[in-house]
Amino acid sequence: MDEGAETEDRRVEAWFEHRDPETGAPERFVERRRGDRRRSAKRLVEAPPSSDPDPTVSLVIPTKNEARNVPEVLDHIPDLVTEVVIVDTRSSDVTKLMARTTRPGVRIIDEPRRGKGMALRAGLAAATGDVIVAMDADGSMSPEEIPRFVHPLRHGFDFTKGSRFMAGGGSLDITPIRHFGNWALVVIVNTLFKVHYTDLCYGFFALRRVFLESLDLKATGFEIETEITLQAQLKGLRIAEVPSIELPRRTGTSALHAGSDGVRIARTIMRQYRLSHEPEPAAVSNQ
Ligand SMILES: Nc1nc2c(ncn2[C@@H]2O[C@H](COP(=O)(O)OP(=O)(O)O)[C@@H](O)[C@H]2O)c(=O)[nH]1
Ligand SMILES: [Mg+2]
Repeated sequence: MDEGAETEDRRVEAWFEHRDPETGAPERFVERRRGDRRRSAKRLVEAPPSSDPDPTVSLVIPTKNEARNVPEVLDHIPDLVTEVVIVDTRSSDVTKLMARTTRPGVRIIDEPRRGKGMALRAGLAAATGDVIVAMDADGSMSPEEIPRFVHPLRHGFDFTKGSRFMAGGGSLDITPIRHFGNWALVVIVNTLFKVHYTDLCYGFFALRRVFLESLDLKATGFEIETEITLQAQLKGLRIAEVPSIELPRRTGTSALHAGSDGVRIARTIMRQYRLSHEPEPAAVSNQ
C-alpha cells in the first residue's frame, strides 16, 4: 500500500459509528486511536451508553460544620434527585439536626475518619441511585445546576465534571493562589494524559453508578476530586465537562490549604500517571 493510501486509510479509520446493538440505530461517533492508542481505551466494566430518560439520582454531600449553610442547599434540590446522602465527619455544630429538619427524608452517614475524600468515598459507596451527583454543602455550588450534570449521563456519557473555567462557567470563590495552582495542575494533567480539561480541583461532578466499582479510589483529602477524574479517564469512561458557577462559601472558612493540598493533588496525578503505564487488566462484561 502506498503512503497516500495509508494516510487516507488512517483518516477513515479514525472515527467509527457506534450503533445500538438492538435497533442498529446510530448513537454517536467514537474516536479510534491507532499508533498512540489512548491508554484509557479499555473499560474495566463494559456498560453501553445509557439513554434511560428517567434515572434515579443520588446526591452525596460531605459536611463538616455546615449547620448555617446546609439548609439553603437542601432547600433548593431539584425534583429529579431521588435520594440525598449526607456524610458528616464529627461536626461540632448542629449540621445533622439542621439537615434532618430541612429535609426529613435525608440519609445521614457518620464517617468518623477526617477528610473530604474519606467522606465522599463513604457517600459514593452508600448511594443507591443509577446516577450519583456529588456537591459541597457550603453554598458554593448551586443545586439548580444538578440537571446539567445528569443530562450528559442520559446521552452517552458516564462521568460529568463541572468546570469553572470553560465558557459559561465562573468562580466568585477562588483565590488568586488557588486559581494559579488549579491552572498549573490542569496543564500538567492535560500534558501527561493528552486530554483537554479546563478544570480539575472542583467537587461538583456526576457518575453512572455502574462504574463506581471499577474506580480505584484511595484519596482521603481534597485530592479525591482529581483522583476520581483521572480514574474515570484511566478506566475509559466517557467524560463530559459542563460549565458551573462557583459562588462564595455562605459562611465559615474553607478547610483546604493551598500548599499542602496542592502537593497531595500533584502526588495523586503522578500516581495515576504511573498506573496509566501499567498493563491493562482484562475487561469484565456487565451487560
Ligand atoms: N465529611 C467531611 N466533609 C468535609 C471535610 N472537610 C471538608 N468537608 C466538606 O467538603 C466540602 C468542601 O469543603 P471546603 O472547606 O469548602 O473546601 P473548598 O470548597 O475546597 O474550599 C464542604 O461541604 C465541607 O463541609 C471532612 O473532613 N469531612
Ligand atoms: Mg468550599
